[in-house]
Amino acid sequence: MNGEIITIERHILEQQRAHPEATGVFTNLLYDIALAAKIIAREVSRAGLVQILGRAGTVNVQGEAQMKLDVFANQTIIRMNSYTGRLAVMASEEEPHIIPIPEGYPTGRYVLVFDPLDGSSNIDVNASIGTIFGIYRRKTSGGPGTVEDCLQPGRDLVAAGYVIYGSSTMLVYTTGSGVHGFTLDPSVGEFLLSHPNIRIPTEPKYYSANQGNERYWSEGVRRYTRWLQGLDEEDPRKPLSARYIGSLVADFHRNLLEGGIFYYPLDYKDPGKPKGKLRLLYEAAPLAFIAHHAGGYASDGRRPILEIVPESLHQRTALFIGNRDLVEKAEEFIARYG
Ligand code: P6P
Repeated sequence: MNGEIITIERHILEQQRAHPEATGVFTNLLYDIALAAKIIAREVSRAGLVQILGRAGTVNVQGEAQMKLDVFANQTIIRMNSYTGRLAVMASEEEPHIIPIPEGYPTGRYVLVFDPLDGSSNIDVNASIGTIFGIYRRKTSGGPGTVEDCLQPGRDLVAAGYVIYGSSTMLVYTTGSGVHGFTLDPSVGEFLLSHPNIRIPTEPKYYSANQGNERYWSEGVRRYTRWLQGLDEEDPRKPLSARYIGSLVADFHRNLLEGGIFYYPLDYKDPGKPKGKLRLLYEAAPLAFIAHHAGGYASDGRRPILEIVPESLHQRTALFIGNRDLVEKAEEFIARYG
């Protein structure tokens, strides 16, 4: 028995009806992002066929070699959103500075921050990769948007979502009224509602971390990992299964649907200068917003991700995200053992 067929466009419209003050600009902005996702999905699925794998010969602000798909995804999202008059400014993982609206085009009242293609090192091995985005209202009153418009804490997001390019392409988003998943039917080019009202299952199944880095983790995180594995004699628990892809969106998506925790803790390779790997603005904060609206929680190990006010566009952070009780337990271990 097939259920009702709801496209993402129809779903967004229905969400808008719940906000009478909505003018449709926000709704159209979400349409634009869904369209960009379809275009990127087509290129990702063709990557192996049209030989666009391999390096674009450029590096991004992170100093990482840019894959051609990175560049394509970044340009697609920027072009899709530069001329519509819906945005005041954008920020991308692939761009060192803010992306202004081109001269002569109107600015709008929203701000888009995004990681156009996260996990791109997995492209060559055909592992799932993803796009992550967050939408804010601009803070400045008019004219070209500024970096201040971008440096907002996750608690002020008006929408966040991700696209996972895997065995199928899914777009998951929230505007604060539930988390909803759509699966792309490539034969008609439509995202169809497949996962309404996603809630993180109470009973977690997995933990996801790169244990190859354990020697650089703090004592608290190492003890926490033993606890997840049921090896903590003081506080034995049913061991969780380890699942790690090394692609943030794929690891997050599995734990969102199945229950679990993903963590990328601070790296103490230089004991005096612990550092995070993941980016706060366009990776951790949008996913934290989604986790929150699915009944989960996200922390940097000491405080809620949603409360952190970014000081720079590409600021990095530690990230613990998933079932609230598992994330809070990590905070307890870190508070107790460092
Ligand atoms: P590691 C991919 O490069 C990424 O930014 C995230 O998608 C992923 O979670 C993380 O890095 C993986 O890092 O050090 O385990 O390879």
